[in-house]
Amino acid sequence: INTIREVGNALSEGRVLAWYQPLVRLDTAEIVGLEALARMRRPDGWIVAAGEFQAAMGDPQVACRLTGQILSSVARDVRGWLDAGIPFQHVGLNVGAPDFLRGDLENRIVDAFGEAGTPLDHIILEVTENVLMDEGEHKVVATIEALRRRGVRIALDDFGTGFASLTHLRSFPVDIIKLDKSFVTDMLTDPSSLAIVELVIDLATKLHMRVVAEGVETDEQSARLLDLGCRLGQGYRYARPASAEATGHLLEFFA
Ligand code: G
Ligand code: G
Ligand code: NA
Ligand code: MN
Repeated sequence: INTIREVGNALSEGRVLAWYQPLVRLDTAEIVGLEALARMRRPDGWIVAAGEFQAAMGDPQVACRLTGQILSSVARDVRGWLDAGIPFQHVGLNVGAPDFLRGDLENRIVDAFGEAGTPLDHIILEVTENVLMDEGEHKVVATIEALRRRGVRIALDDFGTGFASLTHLRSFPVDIIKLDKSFVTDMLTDPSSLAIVELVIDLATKLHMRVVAEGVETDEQSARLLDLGCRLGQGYRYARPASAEATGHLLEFFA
């Protein structure tokens, strides 16, 4: 299949939408926020996860168009929850290097959420270390700082898998560290992974940043993370990504 074309068609036909995975308190399983995850609806109705069209996201134009549709999709869903009085705190948006290089990310976010009348302090921008390292580093920092002044918080995603992580923590205004799921997956069987988990939790604590463990799948992982001082997590142990509608019900009943 020609994935770029397939995703391009889906974008043109409005078949790209946001699903949501809850972020929870590891001790009580209480939902404290959401992460928006892109999904493509095939003409036959089948939902395709973002992981399956990552290759197409390598095309900067596709990536930026996808961000646009996710932005409006999320803005509409959030507005719906707020209007219905559903307890909603914040949503993480994944953005990539092309979004920053285009130079209008701040305006696009302000437009999408401003039109829906949603305050920007409900938004967390999730960026990977690799985005921070890109050639347009100054542009990235400027955009991040501008968005932060508007109340948007910044999460460093997949932390530990990128390059020069520690340098970035010093020079970028980061609020939240998302510990990559590979470390969580291996922490109970691999001493090196456990050491990295401990290190990242300590680091985040000392830098006064929140830390979120990704990919928490078992009670044992959850208990160990809590022991180590990590209070927030995300993963199949708690909830899988789900449609806006299903997420609305989840928020209503379990938040
Ligand atoms: O949801 P899934 O596990 O298939 O996600 C796979 C990858 O795709 C993850 O790395 C995730 O960060 C990325 N991804 C999911 N949604 C988006 C999105 O809206 N924009 C960008 N840029 N990446 C996304
Ligand atoms: O790169 P990013 O961290 O944004 O990727 C998030 C993706 O990880 C989500 O799209 C989701 O499908 C996937 N994911 C979320 N929780 C779990 C989990 O507990 N186990 C695994 N294997 N994948 C998960
Ligand atoms: Na993410
Ligand atoms: Mn991640």
